[in-house]
Amino acid sequence: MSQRERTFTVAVAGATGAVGGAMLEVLERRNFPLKELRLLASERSVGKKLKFKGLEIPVQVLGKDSFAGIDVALFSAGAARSLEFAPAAAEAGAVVVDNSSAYRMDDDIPLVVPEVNPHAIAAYTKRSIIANPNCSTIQMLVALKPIYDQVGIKRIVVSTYQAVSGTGANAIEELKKQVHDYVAGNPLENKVYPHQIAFNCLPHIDSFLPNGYTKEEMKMVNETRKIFEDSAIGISATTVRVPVFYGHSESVNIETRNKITPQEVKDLLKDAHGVKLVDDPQNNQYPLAVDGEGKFETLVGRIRADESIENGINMWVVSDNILKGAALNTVQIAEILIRDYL
Ligand code: NAP
Ligand code: 3JN
Repeated sequence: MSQRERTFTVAVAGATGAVGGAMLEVLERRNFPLKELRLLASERSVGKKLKFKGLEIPVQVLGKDSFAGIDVALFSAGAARSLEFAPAAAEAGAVVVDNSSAYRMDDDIPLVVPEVNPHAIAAYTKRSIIANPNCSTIQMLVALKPIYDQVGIKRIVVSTYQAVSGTGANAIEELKKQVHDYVAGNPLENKVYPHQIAFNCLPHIDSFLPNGYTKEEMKMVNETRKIFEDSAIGISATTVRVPVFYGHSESVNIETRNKITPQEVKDLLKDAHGVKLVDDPQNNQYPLAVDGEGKFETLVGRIRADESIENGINMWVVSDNILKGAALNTVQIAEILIRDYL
């Protein structure tokens, strides 16, 4: 049978969640060659059916015995569930692509952005688990990879402006309700975030570490070094939650090893895989979170020289955090896996 005719049995663990739902959307939009789709979630979801290509597929309870006959298992049910169930899936013969932070920094687990280090997938054989990076890391590296290859990057200084959808459905509801209450003159309630998120910016994503950074900030540092296979690269990250529903934005400053002009960066990114250059400031064209929503590409613009250093470039990078930041990147990894390895 030719490669093109092969189909695969896929499980989605966390199928009822924000990321799991987006995985179904991406599998459908990209016409992933499916033989069977198995949808897994908690006992709370038993009885639910999810739509896929016009069919209604019942949700089953995620358990260690859920993976018989599965070729590829896409996990987005949180790190605790990945730690508990991904080894069982691997043991049953599936290759796991995991969206959580559970395995990202394990030496024997590949951490993959398909536009950046697809070759790393080959090491999946060690544990049959491949990790998907954090959303903020993914979009930054999609934009930086062509520059890294051309002139080298010594140091990155990044500040993020992250949408509430990164925290999940409850956070989306919290922002909506706070906006409504603010306009109505009612007192604002916060349960998901430690402070009001409507009309505010919180320099706090995930928990604080003893070094004063948050886990989200250190994910960007450590994951970038692993994906670029460059333990010497300097990275300084500040991650901020902003009152945006979908689409993370990032201000990215880099110091390159060799000189590159803003025009040369634009020329590189114009043709880069997974990138859409949106950079015509005279006509008010630059990447916007609202334009990134629903798109597969990472939008890059505001490319200019950092005039305070010899070899510096500034840029603004936007991507749909639920798609390229999570579901799409996972499905892209699965696509390479079935095309080149299974
Ligand atoms: P969510 O909307 O809260 O969905 C969570 C999913 O996990 C639901 O399907 C839920 O099922 C399932 N689940 C929770 N507890 C379970 C259990 N005990 N057994 C089986 N299933 C269980 O969260 P989300 O926003 O989709 O995020 C899910 C995970 O994806 C996150 O925890 C994170 O690890 C990862 N993520 C990664 C990125 C990234 O940057 N790459 C971004 C966002 C999220 P029920 O509906 O039945 O409760
Ligand atoms: O906050 C965001 O914008 C991204 C959130 C990612 C996230 C949320 C809950 C748990 C992660 C992640 O992927 O790093 C995790 C986790 O698995 O640690």
